[in-house]
Amino acid sequence: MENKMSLAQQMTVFETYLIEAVNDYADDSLTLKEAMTYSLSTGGKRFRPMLLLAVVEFGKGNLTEAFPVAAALEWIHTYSLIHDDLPAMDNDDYRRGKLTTHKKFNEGIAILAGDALLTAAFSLILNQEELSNKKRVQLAKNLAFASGPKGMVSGQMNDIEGERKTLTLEELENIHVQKTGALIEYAISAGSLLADVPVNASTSLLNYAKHLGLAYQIHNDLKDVVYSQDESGKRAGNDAELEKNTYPSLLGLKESMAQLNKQIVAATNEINQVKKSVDSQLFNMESLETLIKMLDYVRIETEA
Ligand code: GRG
Repeated sequence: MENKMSLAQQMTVFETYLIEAVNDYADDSLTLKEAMTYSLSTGGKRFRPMLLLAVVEFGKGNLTEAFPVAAALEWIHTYSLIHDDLPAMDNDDYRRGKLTTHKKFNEGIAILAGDALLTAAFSLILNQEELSNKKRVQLAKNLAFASGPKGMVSGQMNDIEGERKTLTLEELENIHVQKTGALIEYAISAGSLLADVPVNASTSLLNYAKHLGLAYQIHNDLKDVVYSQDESGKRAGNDAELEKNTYPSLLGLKESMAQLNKQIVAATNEINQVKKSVDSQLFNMESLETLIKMLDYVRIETEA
């Protein structure tokens, strides 16, 4: 099925869906709903939903049917940020330039808002009757894997255990593959699954996601060193304060930049591979340009 709106227009519709869907999963009377909605409304980039929807668009799938899956993914991402900001973890007062959930409400409410977004995410996928049972189960199973103790939670655990120790580059990379990469990979694989993208193209798209995931984290580490609080929306220099292992702390600024650029080139090559492997009449080739464009987010311009 062809989608008539551009992806940018669809993202505006999605933004409303993302917040309003909370109404079906939380009681009106509770501060919990307010905290869930607040956490979702502080202005994230919606990077993961956009990746997922771009792949659905590429495969000429139904974007509206993909909204619940994209929202579930963003709910899980949001839960992870709420918990990551808590005093027991990164202890941040600001995210996206706004008060973190525990600062706006309190720690108990923030923990519960995270728990609620995490659990409701699975209901949101499993309740979508317009998707086949097989797809719903696969999408929920894959999301549980990506966000759970062999994915994002494991990455966060290894990150915490790595504080104040010096890790090897391989150990650091493994942390990020799980902590940041797993949800980015899920975004791409879920999009492929929803739109029935053939295996040769979906394999290259997944490779793109792997490179993008690493680039995303290197960019994030560099941002903490290079940008001010105003530019990053949260406290700059926090990683160094917590003695975290980061790309700049292990490799230095110049080599980290080189690694970042290497990942961006590799990701672009994977998309070029997709272009060669499909019949351009059957796919929305413009969506591949969107995926290339999304790499701009992780670029850091250097003064030549
Ligand atoms: C607490 C279980 C648990 C996990 C936390 C993702 C994560 C794991 C912590 C966030 C720490 C962090 C800064 C990771 C680096 C990359 C990253 C995920 C950045 C934030 O995501 P963006 O850039 O944020 O998509 P927005 O604000 O746009 O949603």
